[in-house]
Amino acid sequence: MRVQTLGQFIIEKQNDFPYAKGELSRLLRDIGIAAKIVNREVNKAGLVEILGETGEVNVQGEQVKKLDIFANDQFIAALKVGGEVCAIASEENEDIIPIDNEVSKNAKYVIAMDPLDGSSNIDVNVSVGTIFSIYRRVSLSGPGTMEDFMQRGTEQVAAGYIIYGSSCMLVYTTGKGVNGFTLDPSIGEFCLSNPNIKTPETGLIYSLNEGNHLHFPDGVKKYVKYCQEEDVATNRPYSSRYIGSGVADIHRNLLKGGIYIYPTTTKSPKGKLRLLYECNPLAFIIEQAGGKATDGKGRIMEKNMKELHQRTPLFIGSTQMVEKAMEFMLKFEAVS
Ligand code: AHM
Ligand code: MG
Repeated sequence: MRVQTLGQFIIEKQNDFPYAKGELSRLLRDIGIAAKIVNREVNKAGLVEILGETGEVNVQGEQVKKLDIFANDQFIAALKVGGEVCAIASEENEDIIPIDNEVSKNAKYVIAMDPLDGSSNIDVNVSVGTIFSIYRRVSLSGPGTMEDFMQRGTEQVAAGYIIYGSSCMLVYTTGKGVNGFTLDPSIGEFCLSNPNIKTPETGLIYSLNEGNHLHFPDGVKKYVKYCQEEDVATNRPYSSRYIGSGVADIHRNLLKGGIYIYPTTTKSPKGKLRLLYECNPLAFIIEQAGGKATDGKGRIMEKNMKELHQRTPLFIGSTQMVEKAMEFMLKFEAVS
């Protein structure tokens, strides 16, 4: 069987890109290189003094781990020298990072990323991930500006994630389906392993943090109860699976069928996950695979961006399951 590397695949598919083909190809290739470097560090995380907290808190008020910073630095460095983006937004940086250097002066894209999602799992050898979302700039020239990031998810030109798991995978879309690549460590290349991924219409897995049950909206409480009921015709009860690493949970559900929910809670009344660099890119991938992503009421990718680190509830996965959860949300909205 012919092995197709990520680099070969990107070049072969670049005619599908509507705009600035060479630049987008190079940008995706740069992301692949940074991913390999981060993967190398994640892999040896138990061996070197890289584990543990730095003692700092990030803009979200959360503890920052050393690997979060490492991943952030690696991606920023790769993107800055690549010259294809004029600004970067990251979960780890309060403000956007405009890029003002010679190689980036004609850059046509901006990128938003969560360099290491699920970072509470790093210390315990559980999968973590990187999520990225690419937009065409709307500002005219010079370093990118905030308005370049205030675009709806429907404007994304590409999005993807890297999962640092039992193997390292890169999954991405440019709006023409979803393809997955697995890193072959013996040759140091991402190789096409999951072409044209389609998610099942329905599944048998529900994923959410049930520890927050008391704080869920009534619609979510009732939907969880529905998932747990006995019903032969619909194969219920479903299985509960929650890793606490969004990329890993959503990747599993993408392949097997299932629903992932991070609703509003009384503790996080706007939801926990961030629209720009977590929900929109994941929504783009899931929709391209035939699934659905909403905030419980409307489509994630049609939400207006108001601020860089904006949060939103997320209901994402197999279409029939997301629609069923939304029925419960609608029905019990008045009392939640
Ligand atoms: P992070 O970006 O700070 O890692 O937070 C995002 C993560 C998701 O990966 C995961 O699904 C969720 O937060 C877990 O949150 P909780 O521990 O509240 O269940
Ligand atoms: Mg995150």
